[in-house]
Amino acid sequence: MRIGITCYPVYGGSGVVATELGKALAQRGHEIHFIAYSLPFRLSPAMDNIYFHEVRVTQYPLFDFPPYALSLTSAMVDVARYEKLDLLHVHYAIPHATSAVLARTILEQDGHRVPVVTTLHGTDITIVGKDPSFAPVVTWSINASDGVTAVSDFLRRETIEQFDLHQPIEVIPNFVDTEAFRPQDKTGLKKSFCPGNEALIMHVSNFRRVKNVHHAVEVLHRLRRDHVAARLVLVGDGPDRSRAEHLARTRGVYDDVRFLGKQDPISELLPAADLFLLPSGSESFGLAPLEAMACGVPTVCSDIGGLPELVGDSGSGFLCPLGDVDAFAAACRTLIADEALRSDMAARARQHALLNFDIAAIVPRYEAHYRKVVVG
Ligand code: GMT
Repeated sequence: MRIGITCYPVYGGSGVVATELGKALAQRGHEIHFIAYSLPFRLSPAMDNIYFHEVRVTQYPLFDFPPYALSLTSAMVDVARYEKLDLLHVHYAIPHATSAVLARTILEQDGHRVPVVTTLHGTDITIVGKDPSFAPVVTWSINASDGVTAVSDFLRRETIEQFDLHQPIEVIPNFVDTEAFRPQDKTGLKKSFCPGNEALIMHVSNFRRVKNVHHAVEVLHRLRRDHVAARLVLVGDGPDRSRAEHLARTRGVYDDVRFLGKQDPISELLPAADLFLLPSGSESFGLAPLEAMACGVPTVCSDIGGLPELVGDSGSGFLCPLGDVDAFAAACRTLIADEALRSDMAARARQHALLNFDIAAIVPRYEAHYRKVVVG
């Protein structure tokens, strides 16, 4: 098939899922056209069957707010026309689903049918989408899509609860490339982060408010206060970084925290961790902890959203009540103190990722979804 994929190309889970899916589909013989305002960060342009089309947003003195959604629509129409696309698959409803449905309507005038698949990822529903300033257009765009998928059952339920929908939603969970994300001996890297052989706690996110990065710093503060030898490595960047830095200084743990900024590939960092910490306030799936699990790293996450579905009863990590920093610290302390438990959970984490979220098993589910939509 010839498939157009649109996503946010920046550091974030929905862009990663879209990019990894496109790469996997290209390897399976599909022709993939990424349509985005910049090259998705995990995409190398020199790959067989992969093309990148940049959306140029027109600036004009009258436009205080240049209409990105319309530029995207025009790009989708052009790419679909000239590359003879069979399908548009958009990741994150706002404004991608709206642009795609509009593009489909324009293309219908030429007798060219290009069905739209929308994948819901998280805050496009749980935070931004349900805001009254977006809700009517999100409802319309989901209902007007030809196929809709959500990355967890939690997100599917939330969507049905929040919006007046007549469109069925198929749950296709996120996935991980278990060959790239695998346990590896990272003794040297670990030593550079933890020269005194402290436990290495890792967090990866885009440092948005919803990630509660400051709670990770609070957890480290409690551990250090209780004389637990641990260090925190924070990977990523975003709006809450300075808040976390400030807190680390005021709590006196700045020297035990490393801010690495945006890093790629993460698969070379994660295996160095003893545990992965994600104290998020909202998380429809939790791609970062899945990637950690695949690397054989036990997780300590908030008991919210899609995280219980991800961790399940796999015995690969702890789920803690949202915002209960003491409970997070206690779970980390248990894992750090008990090496046997840690390695048991590490093995279970890897196994769980292999059995339930391997890219090789999940990508065909998208292909099956596409086939249904294209047949109509
Ligand atoms: O919805 C978002 O906040 C954006 C999105 C992203 O691009 O980072 O994150 C969501 O999609 C990821 C991939 O499906 C999920 O793993 C994240 O859990 C989800 N984030 C939230 O729900 C906060």
